[in-house]
Amino acid sequence: MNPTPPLVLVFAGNDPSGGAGLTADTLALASLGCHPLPIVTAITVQDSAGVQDFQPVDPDWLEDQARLILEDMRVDAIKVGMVGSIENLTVIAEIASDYPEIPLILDPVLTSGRGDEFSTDELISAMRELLLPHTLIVTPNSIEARRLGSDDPDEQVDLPLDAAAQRMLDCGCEYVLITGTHENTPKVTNTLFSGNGRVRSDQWERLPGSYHGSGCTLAAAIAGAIASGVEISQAVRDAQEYTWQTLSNGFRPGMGQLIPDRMFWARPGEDEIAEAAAKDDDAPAEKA
Ligand code: PXL
Repeated sequence: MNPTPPLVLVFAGNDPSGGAGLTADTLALASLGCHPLPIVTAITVQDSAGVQDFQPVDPDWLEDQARLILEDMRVDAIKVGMVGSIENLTVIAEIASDYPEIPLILDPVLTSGRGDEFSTDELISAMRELLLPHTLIVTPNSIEARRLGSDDPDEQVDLPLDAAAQRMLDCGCEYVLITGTHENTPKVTNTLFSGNGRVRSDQWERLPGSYHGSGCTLAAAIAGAIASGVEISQAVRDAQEYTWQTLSNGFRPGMGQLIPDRMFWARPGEDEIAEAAAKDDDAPAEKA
């Protein structure tokens, strides 16, 4: 029997552009040698430019999808992205509390990244109270970190990221990785915090262009590394490295944002394309 790859249960929404959500997570996990177990939380109507609408799945259906798999397979990590509704968040939190030994990676998808709202104040409170206590690592961008760190919009504006991280840790999660893409800095700085303060800070060249699904890619890559047994600080480092490569290989399939190429290594490189073109030129012309 062939060995089973690391198994990652993914709670996420479907994005028909393939840029974010379940497809993003599935591609990133497969690319890193894991097998994804996709649990649909919501369906969205969107293209590469923006979200038109979304609808959460029925919470009983969400629960049935996940519990049947969890009873059948030994799951190595759980990754949570868009949850779709408070009812769905509650189901996921209950499942997490029934499987405390499975590390949970939470990407708190509050908006689409292009600003389309996926959350309400109530959903954010429920995330703090119900899901963060079961979370190994939460991966907000700086905007999500400030919203999770404070209810008060005035306070959110100037809330230092260390303080926002501390508030999330106070809710019961073990690690917080805040990404700095939305900060006005020349390089992108991503910082990992634990109860002992800053664990690591990594800086990355800021790439031009606007990407759809970079947060999903990063959190899925962390989940994949953790499911594979990599220690957390190294998992965070490796996942950033992988994500940066997917971004620098990004492509633009439609009229909107770029999509990170999670399978960049599987495409022919420029050299191979040039070689193939040269071979074509050498080939004898076909007779008419
Ligand atoms: O990138 C965040 C995200 C996550 N999940 C789904 C999405 C989006 C952004 O649009 O559609 C399903």
